[in-house]
Amino acid sequence: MSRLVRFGVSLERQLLERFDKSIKHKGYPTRSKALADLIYNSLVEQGKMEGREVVGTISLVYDHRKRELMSRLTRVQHQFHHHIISSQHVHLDRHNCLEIVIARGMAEEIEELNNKLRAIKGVKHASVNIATAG
Ligand code: NI
Repeated sequence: MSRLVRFGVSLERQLLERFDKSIKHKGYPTRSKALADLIYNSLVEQGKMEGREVVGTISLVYDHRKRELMSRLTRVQHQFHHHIISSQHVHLDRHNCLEIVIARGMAEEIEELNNKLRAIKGVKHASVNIATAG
């Protein structure tokens, strides 16, 4: 058995409370066990898609007033213009926007695009859904 390692995690209180409620509901004895499962499942999912041609739907929520955010989003999307099939912008409320980017390519390329978009300062929420045609 491999050695256990302790590490610190900083989370928004609200998010942690929701996580605790969710894992209690699922019957996890500890946060560590729940987190280990989450990490493991995410790695398995990622591994399944590696080396395959996929289509990814990336959803981003952000406040358009954040300085430089819009131009950074555009710059990254132009870097990946060969992969991006479509994008849609929805004005959610006075300040928040939802942007949905649909891209096709190797799983690793879509992952890279997702990572670059998610890392842009001011992006509040990012999620990706990966699918294959086969
Ligand atoms: Ni907008």
